[in-house]
Amino acid sequence: MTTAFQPKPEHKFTFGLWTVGNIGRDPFGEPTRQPISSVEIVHMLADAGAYGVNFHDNDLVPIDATLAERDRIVKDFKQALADTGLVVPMATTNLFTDPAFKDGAFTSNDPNVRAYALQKTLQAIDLGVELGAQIYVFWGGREGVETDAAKNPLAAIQRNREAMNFLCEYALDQSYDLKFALEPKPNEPRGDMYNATVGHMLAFIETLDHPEMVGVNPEVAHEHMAGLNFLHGVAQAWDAGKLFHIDLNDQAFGRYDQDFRFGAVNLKTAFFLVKFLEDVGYAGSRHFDAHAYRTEDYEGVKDFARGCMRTYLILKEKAAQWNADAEIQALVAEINADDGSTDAFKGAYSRSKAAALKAATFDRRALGARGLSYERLDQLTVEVLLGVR
Ligand code: GCO
Ligand code: MN
Ligand code: MN
Repeated sequence: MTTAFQPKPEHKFTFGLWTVGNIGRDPFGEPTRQPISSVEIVHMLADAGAYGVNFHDNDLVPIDATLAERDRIVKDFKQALADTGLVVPMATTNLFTDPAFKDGAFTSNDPNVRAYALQKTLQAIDLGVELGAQIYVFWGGREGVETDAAKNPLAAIQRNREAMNFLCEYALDQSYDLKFALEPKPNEPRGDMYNATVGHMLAFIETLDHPEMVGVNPEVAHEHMAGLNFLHGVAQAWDAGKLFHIDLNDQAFGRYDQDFRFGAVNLKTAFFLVKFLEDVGYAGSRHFDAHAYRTEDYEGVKDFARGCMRTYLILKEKAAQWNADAEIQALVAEINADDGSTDAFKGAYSRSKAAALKAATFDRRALGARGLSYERLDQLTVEVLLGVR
């Protein structure tokens, strides 16, 4: 690979400890890679040009660690951060691996599990903040059901709300400089998960006591698993001022949760996503929540990490090229042309505007007959992506 498209800290590329640290286990097969220590991952990511590293509490500190072990691990990790200049922009809680959470955490039917999940999250928030995190992600991996006989969906929503309200108050009470980003997913590992999509999550957030400190963390693969257009969900989150974080990866529609390298499957989709984030000036982390193919060794994991960032940067350049392409921009201008003839009807409602609009005449046939040139525009986009323009 050439040295062009070299990632730099200002690009805000981050990876989770669990992403490059993924050992290649799947439901059918044992791990194909040796675990890499957190300290080693920090060095590997710094070497690859990343800006930051994120973690679940138990990626860093094992669930059964003693206080002394915790302190030693955190000290070593902080040293690795200091040695490399990597930062921790985001942290999160593992509320899905331990069997205690087999039927959910905040939405479990068992009040003891719910209380334990809250306790674990309070401690994990403290850990994240100690390491500098300003975004705290909530992915409800086990918040769902295999059968609706098991849980009342209304109770699940209410329990989830109660937990989020409690945690918001905790962060405020501690004067933490912290925002929450809720990450929707439709299924896997549960048969069906609550708050399945970005749209569900945005609506849920508005019902919280402190909606201003809660946004979303959309993930490419999750919306694709639901057969949805990811960009549209991201745009809606952005419009609502709720795009606090983003999980980049790739995923073929209709498949299991693949977590492929960013851009590995749907290049055009990835292109319009990057173009959107860059055009609107999204300033948060570009977090890659993906992992290397199970076939890869340590070098392959590095190739994976470099590939995610490199593809993003190439697509960023393609987006700039698209924005500067005279033929493309002429088409865009033509598509959005406005001769001013409807100015009198635009903007806020008034009784006289409505009356004027009702009295106006439109050439419906001409409107329907007009060609929109989207074929040409899309082909030009494809040619930008294929590198022939
Ligand atoms: C998944 C999720 C997770 C979360 C992570 C951080 O499909 O497993 O995407 O990777 O993003 O738990 O909250
Ligand atoms: Mn995921
Ligand atoms: Mn994710």
